[in-house]
Amino acid sequence: MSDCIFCKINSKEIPAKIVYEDERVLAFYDISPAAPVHILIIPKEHIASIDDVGEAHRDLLGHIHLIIKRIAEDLNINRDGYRIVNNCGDAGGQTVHHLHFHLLGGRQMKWPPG
Ligand code: DGP
Repeated sequence: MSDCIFCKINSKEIPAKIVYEDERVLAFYDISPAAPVHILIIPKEHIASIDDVGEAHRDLLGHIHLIIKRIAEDLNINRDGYRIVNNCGDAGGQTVHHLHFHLLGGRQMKWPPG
């Protein structure tokens, strides 16, 4: 999508600090970190939100979660624990309408989230 920030990061029109990339997935540091480690993991394919995924995305979603686990290990946040967040839609707090998962670590998380 031409006006999507994350599509522009994927195409390298907008710079980002990339931590992982393959043919289906891109992961980069969040511009506004909410934890000492805050990574965004996106599918390269433009999917607006988790509400827009279907059967065809089953393998992609599994792949994304295995990549999240690998990044958590690479960044050494797996030992103490970490949080994976997906915000869906306006009431869910989603501000960028390209499916993404937040990987947060390096501090004690609280519950419930705001
Ligand atoms: P959400 O609220 O779940 O849609 O999260 C969107 C996140 O995207 C938010 O934590 C800030 C981050 N973000 C927005 N614009 C940019 C950008 O241009 N670069 C990077 N690296 N992150 C961005």
